[in-house]
Amino acid sequence: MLDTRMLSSAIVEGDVEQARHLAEQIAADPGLDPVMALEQGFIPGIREVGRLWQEGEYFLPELVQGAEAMKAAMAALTPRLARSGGHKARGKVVLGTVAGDLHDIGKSLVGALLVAHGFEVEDLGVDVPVCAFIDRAREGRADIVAASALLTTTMVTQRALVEAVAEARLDCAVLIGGAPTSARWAREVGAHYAESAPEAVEVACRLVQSR
Ligand code: B12
Repeated sequence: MLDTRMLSSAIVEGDVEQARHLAEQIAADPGLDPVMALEQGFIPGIREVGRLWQEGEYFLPELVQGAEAMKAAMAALTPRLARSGGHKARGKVVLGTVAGDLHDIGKSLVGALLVAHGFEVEDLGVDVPVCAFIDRAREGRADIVAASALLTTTMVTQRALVEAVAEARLDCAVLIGGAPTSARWAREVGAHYAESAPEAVEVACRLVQSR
C-alpha cells in the first residue's frame, strides 16, 4: 500500500535521502504504481513547497532543498516509468524548458509520464534556445515539440517557438505548459496546451492519433 502522505512529506521536508529511499522502494515493488506515487504523493509535495514559499514561510534554501528531494525521487522512479511504457513508441516528442528559464521539475514530470505512456522523449533540458528545439525536431522527425516556461518573462519564447516551427515548415504540433501559461495563452500563440503532466499525456495521445 502506498502511503502518499509520507511521499509528500519527504518533499515538503526537503529530505533528499528519504525521498530517494521511498521512490526506490516503489520502483522495486511491481505491486506499486509509480504514476500514482507521483500524482498523489510527490507532486502535491512540491506544490506545497511552492505554496509555503509564496506565503513567506519557506525561504530559498528550503525551496531548493524541496526541489532537490523531488528530483531525487524522480531520478529513482524514471527507469521504472520507462519500463512500463512498452516497446513500440506512440510518437516522438522533443521536450525542453525555454531559453532563460531553469525550472525543470514540471518539464521532467511531463517527460517521465510521456515515457511511461509509451512516447519516445528527447529531453533537451533547460534554457533551450528556439533553434535547438527546431534542429532536434527536424533531425528526430518529432511528432510534437513540447516547451515548458515557468516565468512570465520566458513564456513569450513559446510564441517564438510556434512561429519558428511554422517558418521551418516542420510537420509537428507544438504543446506548451508551465505555471504562468494557460489555455488562453496557448490559443493566442497557436499552440496546444496542457495544465498538468497527466493532461499532457492525454493531449499528446490525441495529437498523434489525429495525424
Ligand atoms: C521550485 C521553484 C524554483 C527552483 C527550481 C528548481 C528546478 N530545478 O526546477 C529554483 C529555486 C531554482 C527557482 C528559481 C527561480 N524562480 Co522559481 N519557482 C519554483 C516553484 C516554487 C515551484 C516550481 C515547480 O517545480 N512546481 C512543481 C511542478 C510540478 O509544477 P509546474 O512546474 O507548474 O509543472 C506542472 C504544470 O505547469 C505542467 N507543465 C510544466 N511544464 C510543462 C510543459 C509542457 C509541454 C506541458 C504540456 C505541461 C507542463 O505540468 C507540470 C506537472 O503537472 C514556483 C512556484 C509555482 N507556484 O510554480 C516558483 C516560480 C516559478 N519561480 C519564480 C521565480 C521568480 C524564480 C526566480 C527568478 C527567483 C530568483 N529571484 O532567483 C528564479 C529563476 C531562475 C531561472 N532563470 O529560471 C516565480 C515566477 C514568477 C513569474 N510569474 O514569472 C514563481 C512562480 C514563484 C513566485 N510566485 O514568485 N525556482
